[in-house]
Amino acid sequence: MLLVDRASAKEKKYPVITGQPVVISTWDTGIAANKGAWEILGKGGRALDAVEAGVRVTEASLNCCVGLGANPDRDGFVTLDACIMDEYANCGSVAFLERIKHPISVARRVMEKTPHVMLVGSGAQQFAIAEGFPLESAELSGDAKKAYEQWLKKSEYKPVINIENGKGHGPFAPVQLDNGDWNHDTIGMVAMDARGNLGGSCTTSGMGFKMRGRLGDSPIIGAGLFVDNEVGAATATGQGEDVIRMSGSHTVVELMRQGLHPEEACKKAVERIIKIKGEKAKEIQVGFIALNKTGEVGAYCIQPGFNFAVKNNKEEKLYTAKSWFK
Ligand code: SD4
Repeated sequence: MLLVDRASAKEKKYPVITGQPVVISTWDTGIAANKGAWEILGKGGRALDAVEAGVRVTEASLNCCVGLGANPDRDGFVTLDACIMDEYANCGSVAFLERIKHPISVARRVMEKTPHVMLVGSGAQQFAIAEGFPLESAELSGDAKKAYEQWLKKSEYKPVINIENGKGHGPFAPVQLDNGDWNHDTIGMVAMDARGNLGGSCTTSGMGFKMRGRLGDSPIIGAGLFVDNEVGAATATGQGEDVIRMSGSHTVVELMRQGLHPEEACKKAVERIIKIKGEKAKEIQVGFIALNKTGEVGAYCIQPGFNFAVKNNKEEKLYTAKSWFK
């Protein structure tokens, strides 16, 4: 068994095993998710199946920011966003979905069973139920309940900008939760299979304690995720609004099309956000990860602290992404 080598996060070079399967995903939760993906990739399976299976691991775990155990919006409801894309530019997405355990699989059903790309809210839930996904309890997980109660105590219950702006995670949520967890952990995953085909997935509960109805980048094809089987694939995490305004993941893929290494492409995309945001860039985090057709991987983020997990035939590692601010 390959060991996870956290010390390797300091290494400068990322692995390249040309023509071999590889999967990368955001944050340290990506290690377990990559294992799930590898069950498929390691047996010669399709990237699309792998990226669905991989992020289902995170959706099924108790996690501040992915799946039904995650933190709710400010009205106390967990609302989930996810999207998926395959090697043929087929894509599917669900947003503002409640009480369904695996939004990524519903997104895949949207892709495969409807002529549409996105379903949202009660319509997405209705479709999921019709497709046989169980309607789960609306009750918050124990951790989420505690976090929400805590948040309500400290925060004025305002639907728009809250008093936590000053803490540096923009107008939507605190940078760190009261239990010390970082308020992030959307999982974005991109993979290449043994045939050289690409796939990607992204799933999240969005920003903790967000306004009801708020969507970030994660369910939006081109923003939270983009796959072009001729070029590469990318996914994003962090403050979704700032990813949406520059079509983040699509931008990264287009930069790779111009010949940039995945890390360079992620860096250029981050620079675009920095240019747009100016001084305000100090207050936000956005991270991109990317994979190209030759199996090279890379990442870049605004603030230090973003890491991503890589798994291939040779290694299973967590790398720290380079950042704009040091
Ligand atoms: C969003 N991008 O809803 C997601 C949240 C996230 O780390 O990735 N947080 O905007």
